[in-house]
Amino acid sequence: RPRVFSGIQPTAGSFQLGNYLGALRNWIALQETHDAFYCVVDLHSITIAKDPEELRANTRNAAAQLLALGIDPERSTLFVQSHVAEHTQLGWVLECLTGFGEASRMTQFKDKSARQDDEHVSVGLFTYPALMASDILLYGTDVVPVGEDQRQHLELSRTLAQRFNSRFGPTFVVPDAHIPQDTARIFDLQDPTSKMSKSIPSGVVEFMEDPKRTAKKVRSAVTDNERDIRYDPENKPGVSNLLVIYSGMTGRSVAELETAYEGSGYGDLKKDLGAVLVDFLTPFQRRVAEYLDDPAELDKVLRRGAERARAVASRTLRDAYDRVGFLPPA
Ligand code: AQP
Repeated sequence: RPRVFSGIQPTAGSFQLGNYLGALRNWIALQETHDAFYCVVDLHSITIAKDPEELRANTRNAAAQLLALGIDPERSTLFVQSHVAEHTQLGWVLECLTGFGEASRMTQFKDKSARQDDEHVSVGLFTYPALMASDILLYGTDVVPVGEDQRQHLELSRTLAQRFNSRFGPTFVVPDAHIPQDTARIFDLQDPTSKMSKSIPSGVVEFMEDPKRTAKKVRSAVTDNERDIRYDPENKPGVSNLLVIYSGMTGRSVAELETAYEGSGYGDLKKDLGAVLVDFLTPFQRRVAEYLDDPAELDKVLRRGAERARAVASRTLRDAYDRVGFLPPA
């Protein structure tokens, strides 16, 4: 079976709707056909300062949310990045293969660093894409399900795999991005021209928030002054975003929704989409609470996952270190 790898940050205690429609939905689907490695990337999370207690809680929260969404730890290897030291060990080698200019061109770094003053922008935020490449390349990954915002980082992972292979001999599989066609980029409900993101919390649907609040956020989503419900991202970004979300959550096509809502107002669309999200989030949150109720069991799942991950990662690292010319340790 081909191998799939992906990771998600344990940020702020809750996934958001963009994470789900852009990536996590595919994580779940790909378990059926692929040998899956899924990772809570806590090392990436500290590129921006985090409180230790919150980080610990949020890492468990993230794992519980993944299980509640349907990641099956029997079939898939679910683990925490910092439990597998090989990620940072290979990360260093890949940092040394990454050009300073190449890393400077990463748009996510430019965006995130622009929001803080220079003294607060960590070197880790800058080198993060090399660590991400390490995450992926350690597992001989064929496909990486991610949202559109990760395309450039994925491209760098491919470049680094090819560069290493041509300099030191064939070692890494060159991974392909698996980006959904329809829901690759979900936009903020209050500002439908920017990406929905937890870093700019205005119109973000958080999976752990009170579903009533979600319905309210959808009701007050920014639309436009017209009346017709039509997919036109250029001129009607707000309504188009709602249609894409609705379609992603229900499997009904955007065209089908346009027909169904012909003659209806924005209020009807928003009310119905709010109800769809409430019906999804209510049982989801109940399942998350059950997993969090038993942290010992949760930790056991993650420990087992880390053992399985380490078995694969350590072989790849040994091979890569040998090719680079490091002496074997013993
Ligand atoms: N708005 C989005 N639309 C589609 N996909 C998205 N992803 C994130 N936002 C959107 C995808 O979710 C996966 C996990 O992303 P991450 O670990 O980078 O999550 P994050 O960074 O903690 O979440 P945010 O809210 O996106 O924060 P910012 O913007 O601060 O980084 C990835 O596959 C990503 O593509």
